[in-house]
Amino acid sequence: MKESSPLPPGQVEIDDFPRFGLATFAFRFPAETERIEIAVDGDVERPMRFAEELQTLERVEQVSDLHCATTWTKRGLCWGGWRFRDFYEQLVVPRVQPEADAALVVLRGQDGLAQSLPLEDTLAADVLLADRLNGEPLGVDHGAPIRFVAPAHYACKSVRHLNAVEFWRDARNYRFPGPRWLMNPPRARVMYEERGSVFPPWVFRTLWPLMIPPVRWLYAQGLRRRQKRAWAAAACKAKR
Ligand SMILES: Nc1nc2c(c(=O)[nH]1)N[C@H]1C(S)=C(S)[C@@H](COP(=O)(O)O)O[C@H]1N2
Ligand SMILES: [Mo]
Repeated sequence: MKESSPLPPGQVEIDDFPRFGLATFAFRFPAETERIEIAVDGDVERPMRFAEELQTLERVEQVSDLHCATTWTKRGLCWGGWRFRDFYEQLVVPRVQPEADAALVVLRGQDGLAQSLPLEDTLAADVLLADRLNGEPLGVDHGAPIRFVAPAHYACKSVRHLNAVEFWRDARNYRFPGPRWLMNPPRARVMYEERGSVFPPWVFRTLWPLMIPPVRWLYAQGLRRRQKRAWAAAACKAKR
């Protein structure tokens, strides 16, 4: 089912949906792909880990588009999971008790990616913690066991393999693991074409599409290498 709304400025629709992302993370995979656990920390009263507690939140399904800053858009993805807002209001606030002015959210993936967003952006109704995609459990290619999804922001903010969320008062507690100008605008809002910092959007619009084929290739190599290792491990087990 295709959405009929126009694409955001500078985006091009793709039909396939391969694993993609920051080149640095192409060969990194989560250690845990089944069990969901999210550690919450930062300027908070009581750091905590949440696992089964997530099941107490209302489950939601949502169809939304994923826009990568390199200009590709995958439309009509059906995510299943929980609203980040419910997670924050019903679990984090009462139990972890962040400081009232802890308004910077840091999201970490098991592969080492860290991203940040203003708290206000994460509380939008379409921001999810997703463990399902198109009616199936989230695969390792798209973020197993759970992924942050923020459709109004470029996909770099939609951290796969999410395992930690931090609430900080001060942006100095957050460091992007990579060159700052690269893919780390503070909000990366699709509507305002905040594709990157330092340079104007047209620079990224022009140069980044060149990155799509090599990054796709790297990410496919990453999956292939992981698959080979899994086969080797299975064969080794069978011999014993
Ligand atoms: N953990 C993690 N999450 C990530 C990335 C990454 O490298 N590591 N890349 C981001 C970028 S830049 C994009 S475009 C999307 C791609 O999502 P997909 O792999 O589901 O297509 O994941 C985002 N989330
Ligand atoms: Mo991206």
